[in-house]
Amino acid sequence: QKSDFGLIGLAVMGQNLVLNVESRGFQVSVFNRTTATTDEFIAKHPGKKLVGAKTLEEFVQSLATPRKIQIMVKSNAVKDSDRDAVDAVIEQLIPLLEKDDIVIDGGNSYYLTTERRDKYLAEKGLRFIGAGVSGGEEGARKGPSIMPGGPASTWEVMKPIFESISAKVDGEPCVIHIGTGGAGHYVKMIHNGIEYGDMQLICEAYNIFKAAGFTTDEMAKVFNDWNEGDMQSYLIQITGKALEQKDPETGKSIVELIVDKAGQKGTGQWTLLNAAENAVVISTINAAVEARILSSKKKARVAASKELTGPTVNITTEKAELVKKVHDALYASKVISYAQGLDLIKTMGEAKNWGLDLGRIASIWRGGCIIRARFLNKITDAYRENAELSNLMLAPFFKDLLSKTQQNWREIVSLATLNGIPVPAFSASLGYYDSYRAERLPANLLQAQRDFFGAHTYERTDKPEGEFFHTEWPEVIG
Ligand code: 2AM
Repeated sequence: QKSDFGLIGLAVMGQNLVLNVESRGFQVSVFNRTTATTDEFIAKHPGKKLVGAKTLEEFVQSLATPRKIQIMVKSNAVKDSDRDAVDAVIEQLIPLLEKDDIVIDGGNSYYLTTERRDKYLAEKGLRFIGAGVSGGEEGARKGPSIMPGGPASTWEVMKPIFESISAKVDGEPCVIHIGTGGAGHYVKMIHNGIEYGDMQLICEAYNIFKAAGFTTDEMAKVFNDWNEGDMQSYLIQITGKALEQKDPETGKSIVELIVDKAGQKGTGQWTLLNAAENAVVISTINAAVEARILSSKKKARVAASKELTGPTVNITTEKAELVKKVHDALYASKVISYAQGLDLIKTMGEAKNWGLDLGRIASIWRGGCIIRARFLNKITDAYRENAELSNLMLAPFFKDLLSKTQQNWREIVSLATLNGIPVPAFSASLGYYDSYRAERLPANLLQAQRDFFGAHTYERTDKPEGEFFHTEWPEVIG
């Protein structure tokens, strides 16, 4: 009997995906460059509907047509001009495949790379799906959130497998056809940017509590409590659990023993670059990416901490009150981060004609993935009510939420600032909110400056739009 699905690349994510697919009743063939890994994997799972292939030929021949082959190999490419392991595997597969076979890249490929592969394989009569898969190792095994991009007709073929292996929320699978071409990997990239934002915002909340003298156990309790409320999310949940964790040797909090240098794999930076290219403001996500960058410059920070002065921390707010205020600052900032991320998705979706459904995209992030959260339901509702929503902040629920939380949000940004506690993501979010809602920004002066030194001209408030003026500014000497 031929297999329903094939997977190449038996690292942990690949293995877990295979076990997930198999557990839903499909027979799965596997191939790994290093055969010993395949043999070990097969030996470890006796009685399962698995076929371990020693050669790529054997692997391809073991699959029912049209073949469905998912590639899960390590990709180190940063720029699309780089050829990586996924390209190498595709090249090896091409001569072995037949018309209409489907190749799926389930890694974190750059969306333009996905578009190149999509075009390349289409020219050869093959079908390609670039699918973002989120949820880490556990998600891969139990049900990830899947963001597949490619032709709708190819999605239809893959739908039964993808829907059965994905996470489910309220009975709905956390996978939809995102759009054509690189849409799936693009949306996964923004998902990762949003993930960076969520994580940084949580870290800023923690930093304020720490400065206010909370113990890690007190902080763990705050996050555990929040996980029972409107801010319920996987990241809040693991934060509470992480803060509870003690080092078995010293009995100290593990979190406090960890060096404060953050790593990153680059999807956050891709998001930042893409936003700049599209002239979309994602200041919260930018702040999060940049916070990781500054954290990694530990040596420079330690040196500067002895040179650059700041205020003495003096937080007198009562603990319960501080918790409530930080809650509101975090929630409001999170809304801003999603508003910005979705604005970027919307902008690119329109430019690329992907026909994206922002509400459904938010709905597949409710389960399986790292940013899974209760409040995503509210985003889905907002777009269901108004698919043309220009910015998430303007949906009735979020408008109201921002209005109710903003006093505390402002107080927390002020408190942190006065105490010299860095809150780049909290304050970037607030700056976005106040700029976006400003009927008049100081850009009139900016236009004057531009006209002054470069004769760039300006429009006037008392003249029709589209009419441009220039002033003969005085000459500046020196
Ligand atoms: P390996 O076990 O033979 O190293 C994560 O590194 C996964 O990607 C592993 O399964 C690894 O196979 C696979 N991988 C990395 N580079 C590859 C390449 N150029 N060709 C095929 N598989 C590759």
